[in-house]
Amino acid sequence: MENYAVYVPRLVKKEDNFAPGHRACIGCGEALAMRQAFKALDNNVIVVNATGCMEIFASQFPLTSWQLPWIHTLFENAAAVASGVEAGYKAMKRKGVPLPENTKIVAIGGDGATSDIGLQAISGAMERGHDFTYICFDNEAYMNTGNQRSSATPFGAMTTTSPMGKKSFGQFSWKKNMPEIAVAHNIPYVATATHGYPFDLMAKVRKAVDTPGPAYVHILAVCPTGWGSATDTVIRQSRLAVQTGIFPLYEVENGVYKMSIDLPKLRPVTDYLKIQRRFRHLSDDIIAQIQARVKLEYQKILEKADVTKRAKGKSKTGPRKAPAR
Ligand SMILES: Cc1ncc(C[n+]2csc(CCOP(=O)(O)OP(=O)(O)O)c2C)c(N)n1
Ligand code: SF4
Ligand SMILES: [Mg+2]
Repeated sequence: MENYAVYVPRLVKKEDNFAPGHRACIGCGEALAMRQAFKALDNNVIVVNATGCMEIFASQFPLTSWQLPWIHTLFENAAAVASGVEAGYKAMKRKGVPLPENTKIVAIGGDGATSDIGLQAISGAMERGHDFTYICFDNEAYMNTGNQRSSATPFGAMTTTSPMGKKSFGQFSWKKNMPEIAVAHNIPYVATATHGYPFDLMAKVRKAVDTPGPAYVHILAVCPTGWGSATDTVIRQSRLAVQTGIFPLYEVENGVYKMSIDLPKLRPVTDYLKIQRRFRHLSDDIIAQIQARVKLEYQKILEKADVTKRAKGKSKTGPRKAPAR
């Protein structure tokens, strides 16, 4: 993997910006991913947190896991609040208010907050070119309210609102491709990550936050409670998502795609599906559809990575750089 060691030294700092002692379920991948993400950052960060599991389990009054300035927002407006914080910080700086230099704004939300209800605010903030990072912690359903389907729930997965039975085989639509939606905004940095590859995750979060302008990191976070999987397989599930091609790890820097891990051969999707109760009811036919789709989508990213590698330096128009604000 290129640039792997540039952003995060192998010896990760001991201090946590997101401290233990919170109330996440045992084995929660979201809590683990959040700890990794904020370990990669210094303490010059303001966190804007949409409602969801991560906000509920880490901020029960009068306690908090956050060792950073932190704002809880509504479900739908984390990116709008982050835009306001960034604009306010810059305005106060211009007026000579003595604020710390180099403050970073990081908005975080679950897949429901990101792919569904907060999408408009995220799109607006990206389009306006705010200097902030948005991190989606994707556990593939509305988990905090009891596992309802979102547009990021994978095809076939059973949730309380995409049940399996005579008239339903689980989630009926294919997972919304949020990283590609972010790429379509022509922002300087987009990446995917998961907690089973912690150094990769930390490097990407660091890079996103250090990038001027909008950056987006999409993190797959295993939810053993909602997915019906064993808590001691959370890391394995995260890695299998990558190794089967279900959740490819890649970066898009100024429009240039780069695969983070070069897999000579993908493992069959059943390796991942069979250890989660949410997929246990799937017929061979549905599994074959999932396998075909994964292969197709993986190939598309490989091609983009290859094409942009070859085209690098030749484009005259290129993607937009973050505007000076
Ligand atoms: C406008 C609005 N609708 C519904 C809710 C109830 N609600 C709070 S958290 C949540 C689920 C969050 O799902 P997601 O963003 O995926 O985060 P997760 O809990 O899965 O980490 C819902 C539906 C709300 N707070 N506000
Ligand atoms: S429901 Fe899932 S995401 Fe939420 S705290 Fe429990 S394990 Fe974590
Ligand atoms: Mg969720």
